[in-house]
Amino acid sequence: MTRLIVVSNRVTPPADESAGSQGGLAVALGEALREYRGIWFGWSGERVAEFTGHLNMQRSAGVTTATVDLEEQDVDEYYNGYANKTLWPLFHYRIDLTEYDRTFDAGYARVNQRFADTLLPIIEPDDIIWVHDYHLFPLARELRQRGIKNRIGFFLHIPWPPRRLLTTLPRHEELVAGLFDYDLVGFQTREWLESFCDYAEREMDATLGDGTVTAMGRTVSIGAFPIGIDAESFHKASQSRNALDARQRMIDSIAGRQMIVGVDRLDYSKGLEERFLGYERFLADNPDRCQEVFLLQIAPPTRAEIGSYQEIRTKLDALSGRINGAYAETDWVPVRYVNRGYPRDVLAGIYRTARIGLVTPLRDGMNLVAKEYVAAQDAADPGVLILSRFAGAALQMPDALLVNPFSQEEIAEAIHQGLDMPRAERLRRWEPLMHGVMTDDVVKWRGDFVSALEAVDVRA
Ligand code: GDG
Repeated sequence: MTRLIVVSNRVTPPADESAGSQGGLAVALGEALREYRGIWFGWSGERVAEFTGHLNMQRSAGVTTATVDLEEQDVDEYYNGYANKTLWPLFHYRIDLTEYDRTFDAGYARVNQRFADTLLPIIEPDDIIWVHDYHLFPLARELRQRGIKNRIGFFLHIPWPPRRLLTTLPRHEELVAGLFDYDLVGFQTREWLESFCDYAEREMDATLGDGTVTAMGRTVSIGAFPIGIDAESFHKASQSRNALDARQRMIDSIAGRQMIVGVDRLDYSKGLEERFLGYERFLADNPDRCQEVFLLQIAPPTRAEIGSYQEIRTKLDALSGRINGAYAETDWVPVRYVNRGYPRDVLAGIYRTARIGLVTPLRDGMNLVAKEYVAAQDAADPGVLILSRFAGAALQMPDALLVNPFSQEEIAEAIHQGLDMPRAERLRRWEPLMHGVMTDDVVKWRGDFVSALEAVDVRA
């Protein structure tokens, strides 16, 4: 029987359902792994003095996970270095923040080799392998060099940058060439897929076919597979006991005001600084109305060892302080800025209470928060989604209020429009959004990807 081996940088074993805090991706992959009797392989998140290649196999909630520990130097050069100081900013169009260092390159190559060496003994001839994200571009090449002939697919969760930006990366050719060792490469949207094709045609002399790209004598299938959320369960979570309690606590604390909510990892790609400035513009432009609202921004810190993340955190601390200092009254603060995470069902209850979901990344592969906000709404009285044009999700969600996240004016106007929007219009916009979120959910995403990988006409 075919098994599915999922490979990602970090492994987040599906927890018991009662824990209620796992993300949609963990849930979806967990289901796929159970269905295929599969294994989820990746870094444990632990650091050790010396890499041993020891595989820690565990079974939890019906899913087998296989994890390895990494050396401190691996984490510095591969994870904090090449993945998150080089590729993440570059692929989010931030060449100003992109750091390039040959030691990162070496660490990235080394960890991909270590992953391949460790994974090799557990691969059986009929297994299909699904590799996730920018940490692992070269993994298929490493596996092929070790004689692996299995079907291998790759899914990129983040944008594919414009050719002119990607060519600023030293040895970009080698990085992209590695993708041609996969059988299928999936992107979130057609936009990122077209950007990849542009690079392949212009920089590699590739030939485009019907859903394929051929270069260097190798053909890879490509496709757009927009990721969704586990919509049904998120909708249910928004009405759970914990969600209702969270909702009641919020209602008790807001004294009849309207809440605007933002939920993002504390990352410069999420446009938090621009969002705060847009909200400040709304306060400045609407002195008579500003006390009707407040912004709750939940932003759990991530990648805190990296300088650019420390800088954005310092900036946001200062900016939220400045806005509150300038506008707060004794009984009202305009910004509640919270640097911690909440369980998924509590989050769902908070989304449901917010009149506006403010989702304004400067660039985002997809953005699941936009979909979660929609799924959590009350069908009788839904809120308004304000969404960045530059999130992959915008292509699927034209009924949101789409804004340019770099424009303070557009954010301020959209907030105004959202607060005044009559219930009939809110319903008219929300219904098709909800239909899309429920239909194109995470189960469809993984089903489409795995079927496409199984259907690839593999090389002889
Ligand atoms: C990458 C791509 C793509 C956030 N705070 C809390 C919390 N979260 C959860 C959200 C959501 C997830 O984290 C964030 O997902 P996003 O899609 O918004 O963004 P990235 O983390 O950057 O994800 C992105 C995604 O991969 C999937 O392909 O959409 O474009 O960048 O689910 O709810 N969850 C909990 N508490 C929090 O405080 N429980």
